[in-house]
Amino acid sequence: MTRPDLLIVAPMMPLVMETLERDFQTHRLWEAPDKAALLKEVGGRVRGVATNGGAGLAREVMDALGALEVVVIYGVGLEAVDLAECARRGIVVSNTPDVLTADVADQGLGLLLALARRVAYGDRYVRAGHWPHRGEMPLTTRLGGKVAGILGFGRVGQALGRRLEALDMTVVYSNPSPPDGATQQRYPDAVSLAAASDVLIVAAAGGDGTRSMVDAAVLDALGPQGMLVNVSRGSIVNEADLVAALQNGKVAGAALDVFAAEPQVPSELLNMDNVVLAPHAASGTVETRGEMGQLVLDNLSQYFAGGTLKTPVCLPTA
Ligand code: 8YV
Repeated sequence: MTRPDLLIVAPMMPLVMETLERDFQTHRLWEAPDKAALLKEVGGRVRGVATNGGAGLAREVMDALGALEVVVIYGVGLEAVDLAECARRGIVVSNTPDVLTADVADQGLGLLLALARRVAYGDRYVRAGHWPHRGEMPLTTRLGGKVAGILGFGRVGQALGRRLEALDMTVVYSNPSPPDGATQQRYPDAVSLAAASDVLIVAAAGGDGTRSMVDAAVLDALGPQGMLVNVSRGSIVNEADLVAALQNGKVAGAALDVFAAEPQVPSELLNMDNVVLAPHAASGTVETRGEMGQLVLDNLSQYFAGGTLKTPVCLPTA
């Protein structure tokens, strides 16, 4: 049986790559020295695309794939794939929901603790040999009793909320509509949420609807004692506004797993002691990446065996 042609847009963990290589005629877009030439050569016979949440599927790549039937995303974020256009072309799409929720929430909790209790700063302080000379490091901030405002109260936001409530924080949120069973106070927008919060945690979906939602006005509302955490998409935070707010003491600090132009990080942040940085690693546990990878493989094999997906994305009607 001939193996279907699969375009891989971005690398996945080795075990997944091995299985893809075995079961498909794979084409590695990210490694191609001349992407246009690769697409010209194989585009007409590619039936499937495997990509991740950040890379998605650029329009010009989709346009080069006249026989495309299925896009599988190694990630939960959908904003980098044009779902409406896929629906119009009859292309089905899957992602990897649920399996990463707990680990992303854990990373949000870890980043918040690292920021408020200055864990990474303390580590640098000890390693630099400051302790014997300077004595105690500066005091930090308790989280219990404070208000955590969660921007985007979907699966990850709610999982993070449960963790923060276990720390005796009060959780409030902003979301287009209240999720089933949510009892926490809901705010209509990011500014009012930030004004009510000691900590603002970004857990919303990316895309045009949330681009630059956390801007100077939101950071002003968060205030000079306020802390910002982002575990969803860098595009949601206006990074120039954040850098300015940190430089001018308008917010107390930030802990960021995601950035607008990954893997580039605004250079100003690199020397700030009140900033904690992570390289988009929230779903990056062996367990979660393994489950995400398995879902990618399951979706592809199910599709090519019978035309259905295990975790289909609900496409908007064309
Ligand atoms: C992944 C993500 O790191 O799920 C998403 O949308 O951004 C992350 O879980 C990414 O998709 C894998 O590279």
